[in-house]
Amino acid sequence: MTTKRPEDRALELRRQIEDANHRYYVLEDPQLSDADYDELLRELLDLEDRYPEIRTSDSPTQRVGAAPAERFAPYEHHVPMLSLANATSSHDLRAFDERVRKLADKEHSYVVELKIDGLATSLRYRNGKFERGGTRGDGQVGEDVTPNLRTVSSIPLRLRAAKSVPDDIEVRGEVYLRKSDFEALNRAREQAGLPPFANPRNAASGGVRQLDPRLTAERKLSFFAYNVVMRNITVTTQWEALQYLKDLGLAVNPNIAHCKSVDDVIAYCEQWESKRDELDYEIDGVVVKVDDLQAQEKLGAAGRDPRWAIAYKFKPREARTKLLDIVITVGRTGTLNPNAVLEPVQIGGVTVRNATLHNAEYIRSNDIRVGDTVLVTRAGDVIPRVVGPILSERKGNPRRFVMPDRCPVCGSDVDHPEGEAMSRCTNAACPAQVLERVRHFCSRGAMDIEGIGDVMAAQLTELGLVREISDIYALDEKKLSAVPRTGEKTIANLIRNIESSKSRGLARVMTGLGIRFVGTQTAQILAADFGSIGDIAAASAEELQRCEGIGPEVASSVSLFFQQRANGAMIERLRKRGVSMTAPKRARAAAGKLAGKTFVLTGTLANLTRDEAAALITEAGGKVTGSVSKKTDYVVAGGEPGSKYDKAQSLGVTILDEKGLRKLLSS
Ligand code: 3BD
Repeated sequence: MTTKRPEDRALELRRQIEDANHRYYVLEDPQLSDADYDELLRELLDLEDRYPEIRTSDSPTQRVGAAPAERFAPYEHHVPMLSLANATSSHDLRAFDERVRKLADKEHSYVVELKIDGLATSLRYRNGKFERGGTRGDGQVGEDVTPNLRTVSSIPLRLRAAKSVPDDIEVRGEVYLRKSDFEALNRAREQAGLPPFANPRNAASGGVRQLDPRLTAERKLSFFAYNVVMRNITVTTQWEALQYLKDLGLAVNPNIAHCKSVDDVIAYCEQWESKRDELDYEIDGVVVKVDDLQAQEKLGAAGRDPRWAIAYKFKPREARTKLLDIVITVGRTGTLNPNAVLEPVQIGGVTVRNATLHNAEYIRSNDIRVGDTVLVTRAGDVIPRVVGPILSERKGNPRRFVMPDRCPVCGSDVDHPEGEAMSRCTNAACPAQVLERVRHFCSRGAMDIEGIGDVMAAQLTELGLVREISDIYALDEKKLSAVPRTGEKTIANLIRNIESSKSRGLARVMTGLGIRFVGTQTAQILAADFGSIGDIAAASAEELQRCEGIGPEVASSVSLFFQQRANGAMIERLRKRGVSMTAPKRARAAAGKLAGKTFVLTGTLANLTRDEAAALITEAGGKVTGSVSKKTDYVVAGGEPGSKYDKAQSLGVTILDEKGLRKLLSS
């Protein structure tokens, strides 16, 4: 096909592949399809196979390929890697600013950078070629991990340069793991029967230190550059240095800012402390640097800590505490959920007393035992989680946890199918399961029966007034008057609310039944495709799978649910008691007010959960998707919206608040 000399064609292919890598991993704006990229790479691999003499060490085919090392050679830093003093409050930041202003002769502005929670690393480029790289170590000597760093896609093997490439340059930055890559890695490990990593940092740090670079490659590490050391430096400020690093093709974190005053610095720190969960990587603080490089020199260092920079550390989200006990709660589908009872501990401003332990396998593989001092994390508003024991503090040989073989609530047999994470109580009438099912059925995302919340649901089930869902529609004044501390007015309200829930329609009934794997979205698909509960119940697993977005797991769960005679009888009672279980079929739904319109939700709305807002939109014929593109018609934004908001703004997509959405729905 090509008549070029192989070495010329190889050069051309390398350029194209490097360009594609840069666009994909550094600019995060790919322009080449995966298929086209693979095609280029295959051609180059083939060419280098046929003509091994044209292979170069900086060819993109050489990212993995080095043989496993016995141990790492020392990596000496020509210019030592410094430390950073910590600030933990705005008071500390002001003290830092005072000192800078006293020691430097004039006013100085600052550059603020997110403090990536990874592993500090130094890269050496000679004549534009990645030559070697090492970990920070003690700042003087680290470990030479060159073959491992070659596997990191956002580390260019060759620098790009508009004018000239520097002949000798050292780039410092942080190797880290994206949260999404971390989650995928842990899922794969769990499937392979390996213990999961506690956090992205540990996984990244272990990945850089693999003796076999192929294992490093599997971790999918990333890199952000934040500092450059070179002999004839051509830049005069940190801001320019970051720009220069970008021009050389290195990834620089985009969330950097220029601050004129310490007040701006403090505002930036506070803003990112509350927004950190929106990022796809962990940050543990902000690094504040005097912008002017001459001023940096003048300020110098106090020991290992530069006087011109400081790390503002966010409040920790991890804490150590004692695991007092492990208790089991029984979930809606009978799952036995192990929960940690902890000695109360403050994490990120909240007192934590309980944390999840997921399942028996999690407890076993992390070797967590009652009496241990454990590490607990709490990220954002998710449930706190026990990460693992601090083994050096274990006293004696505490007993291992054993999952009970009888349900702790009803005493029935527990089933633990091979290959499944959760143990389950086998008794569908288990009071704990009944309570959870009733609570779920009445919840806002399902039948939305106001007045039957946690407390009322517990009373109704404990008194035996509600033994299964359809009993809710047999409640009357007489039965409800048996509930303690419930007056006439409350009873009248309850009866009215139960009555009006009858007409919520099929999608909400399907959500409320709490069938495994069937959440709001799946329920809406099934309701719109089949139109009645009878038709869903009569469908085979194969027929169910024909719906868009319904996979084999969901289909078999739905089919299994309707095969149970008890469920069929319960649905029959719902029907007899007047609960509507039909829905307009998709064709008609598509004629709704929002037909053909695509929505994206971001941030927290004041009066609606995300599921509720999504339900309102789909009920009106609209579609809800996860990411903003040119095809998006509206972005509905609540408090603290994420990057989707910025993307919508840059694409010119109409942004609505909750009020705007409601107006659109009622227009
Ligand atoms: C980051 C020093 C200076 C160039 C010294 C000011 C201490 C870890 O995102 N800038 C950053 C980050 C780290 C930095 C500097 N800028 N030093 C920086 C850093 N945006 N994480 N660090 N480091 C890197 C360290 N590491 C291990 C043990 C002790 N100290």
